[in-house]
Amino acid sequence: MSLDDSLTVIRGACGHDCPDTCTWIVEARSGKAERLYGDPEHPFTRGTLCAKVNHYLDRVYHPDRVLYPLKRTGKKGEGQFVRTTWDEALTDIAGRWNSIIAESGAEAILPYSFAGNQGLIQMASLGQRLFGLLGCSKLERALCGEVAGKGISATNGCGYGVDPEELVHSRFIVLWGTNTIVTNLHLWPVIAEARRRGARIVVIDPVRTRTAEQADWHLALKPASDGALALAMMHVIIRDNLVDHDYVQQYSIGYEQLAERVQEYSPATVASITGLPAEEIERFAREYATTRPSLLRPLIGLEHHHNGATMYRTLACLPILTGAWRDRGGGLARSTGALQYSTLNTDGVWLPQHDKPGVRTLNMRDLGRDLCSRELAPPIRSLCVYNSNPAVTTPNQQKIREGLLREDLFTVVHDLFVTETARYADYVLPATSQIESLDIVPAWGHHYLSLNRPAIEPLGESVSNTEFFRRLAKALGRDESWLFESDESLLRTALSSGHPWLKGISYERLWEEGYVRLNHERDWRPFAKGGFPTSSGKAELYSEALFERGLDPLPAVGEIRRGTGNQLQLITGKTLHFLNSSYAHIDRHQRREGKLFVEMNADDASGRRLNDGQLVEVSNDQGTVKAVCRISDRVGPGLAWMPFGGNGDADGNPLSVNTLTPEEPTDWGGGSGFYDTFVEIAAC
Ligand SMILES: Nc1nc2c(c(=O)[nH]1)N[C@H]1C(S)=C(S)[C@@H](COP(=O)(O)OP(=O)(O)OC[C@H]3O[C@@H](n4cnc5c(=O)[nH]c(N)nc54)[C@H](O)[C@@H]3O)O[C@H]1N2
Ligand SMILES: Nc1nc2c(c(=O)[nH]1)N[C@H]1C(S)=C(S)[C@@H](COP(=O)(O)OP(=O)(O)OC[C@H]3O[C@@H](n4cnc5c(=O)[nH]c(N)nc54)[C@H](O)[C@@H]3O)O[C@H]1N2
Ligand SMILES: [Mo]
Repeated sequence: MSLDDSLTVIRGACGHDCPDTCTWIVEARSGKAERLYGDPEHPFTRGTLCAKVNHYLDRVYHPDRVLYPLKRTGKKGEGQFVRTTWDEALTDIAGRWNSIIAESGAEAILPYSFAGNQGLIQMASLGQRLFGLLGCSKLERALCGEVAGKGISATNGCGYGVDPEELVHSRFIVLWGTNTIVTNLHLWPVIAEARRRGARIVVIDPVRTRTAEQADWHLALKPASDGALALAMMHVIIRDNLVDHDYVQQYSIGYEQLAERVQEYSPATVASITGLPAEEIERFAREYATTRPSLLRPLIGLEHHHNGATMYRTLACLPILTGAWRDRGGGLARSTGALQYSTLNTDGVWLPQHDKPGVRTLNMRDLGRDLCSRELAPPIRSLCVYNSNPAVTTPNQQKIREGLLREDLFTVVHDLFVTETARYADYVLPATSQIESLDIVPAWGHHYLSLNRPAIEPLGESVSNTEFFRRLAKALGRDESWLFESDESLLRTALSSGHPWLKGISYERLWEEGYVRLNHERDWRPFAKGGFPTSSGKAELYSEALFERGLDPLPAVGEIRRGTGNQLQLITGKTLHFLNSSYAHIDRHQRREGKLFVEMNADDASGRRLNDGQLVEVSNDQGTVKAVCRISDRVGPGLAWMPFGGNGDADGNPLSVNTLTPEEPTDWGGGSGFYDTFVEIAAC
């Protein structure tokens, strides 16, 4: 890095929680970044950034950025702080934690983090080591990805799937509960190319999203009824003998039981569950089974329902029946995250062997309940939040805020901004942005590993997550050398797995080239010849493992939740200008998203005597959020849609849509049924 006035050009990679992991180029002069733009050479992200990261430097240099340690002066939640020093803050934090550990045990401290920075070491490395060694409560991080991964793994043994770049070879692409154009922008050109080559694009989504508008076929089914749709498809596939019997026989178990199970799910029966005409289900099933290669692309939408895991488990049976996995571009493509991580030496980065054994695990979904619990022993006495903003993103927000208000809770937040969560903190500590820290970013939407090089020095007194944990370890008086490992050394450790896909991918090469595609042949078909890593070694249409856990061993509909009386089902989805709750406090992005609104269709609005543009109350037994009514045919009867991510309602109250969502766990996988929220909507 140069501090003279010559221009430096540094390659980096976005660390946001998004499948795309774009690579970018930063131009800096005199220690200041002047331009940040997409790297045109990256084969997947191709020089295009999204509506958020196009303005990343506004985020880096935002006047509200926290640049110095802050100590609370006002009441919790007021957001009143004074500047303090790192030394003072760390001494106080270490002192308090040491007392808590002595009095209640380290489990009384809950480190709370998610994927706010999804770089390899900034997401999880020295923090895992330090908190593991101390024996702090562990966190089950299952708000995103886990339910889908576990559901699909129940059938396939793992969540691996088709390399997203291979989708150009598909001829029937089903975007199943994913709004690609908004959330996974860089996959769209691949899909467009497949379409140019003759592919049909189908979207399955209760909402007519932007992606649905661009599709060839939109099946607007009722929420959470996807398992039923998949069972009806299997019914048709078996009834009409569209099964790849050779594939099924060689590479799966449980076909007979499955065939019996799907008998009761005729399209006519399933029509009433899904709200789709029987004829449309028939046609869809036949086209799916007879067009090759056919590909299913589910992302996150399904997992935010109570029956989430069951739905993914059921969906995963479809490409087994049709043998779609044999084809190039056929099968199922979800997150590439697990696959990328399986190539890395993660144990070397996390060092789980030093973890204190027998420590409890709390689920991130239950934060509000756990903070307010009178039974939890020991109670949570301190929270250390980084890479996450639970006061906005986690269900039952009012409960979380009630917990964060506890006078006897000592809260430390490490972030770039005084987030809604940080407003309740005792200390807010400044975090670096992505252009100020070093990392490797494994993508969950493609097969490139990217190196993010810092382009400028940390602003103010901000520190990266890894440096934050080194400082904490020192303040706590620890002297284990592995708590102080350097970023570069951690990254070299990660690359030292010896995995064949990392062959030829060294730290030096990443430094030089910026990104490298995992080292496997282009035409990689994970299950073309079986090889499912289940206990039977085959795809499990019938799963003994599920049965042993007391779960349905066969693909199923699962329990579909519906509201009562006059309630509408509320889906709270991702938006173009926010990245979960990030960017929501930046004027430009807030203006683009506008006031919080709720969409419902004309019949539901007229039944409630509501007009377009009117301020309404959206409420349930957890709370009330004010929103502008939008009458829209994007949603069908009984359904409402609100944008997730903003941190204020339409009346200026600091309430997010997660005021209304319950902690309700998913069937399995540890997630949250965010979208099984039922609300009344009435004029204010
Ligand atoms: N611009 C932007 N991009 C993002 C994010 C962001 O906040 N903003 N967030 C990032 C993150 S963390 C993630 S996990 C990904 C998520 O990426 P996606 O999975 O694409 O995004 P979601 O909007 O969560 O949900 C996808 C769709 O599922 C639909 N859906 C809801 N319930 C059902 C159902 O029961 N059945 C079916 N078939 N569909 C259903 C919703 O209407 C929605 O259109 O996006 C990432 N990218
Ligand atoms: N109602 C509803 N709720 C949802 C969802 C939904 O669709 N609807 N989606 C869910 C999903 S899929 C997800 S993934 C979660 C996301 O939930 P969160 O992970 O809480 O997402 P963010 O709000 O983006 O919070 C990330 C925070 O990390 C901070 N951060 C970024 N980089 C760094 C860094 O390097 N160091 C530190 N210390 N901090 C950093 C950011 O400034 C930001 O405040 O939300 C879930 N909640
Ligand atoms: Mo997510």
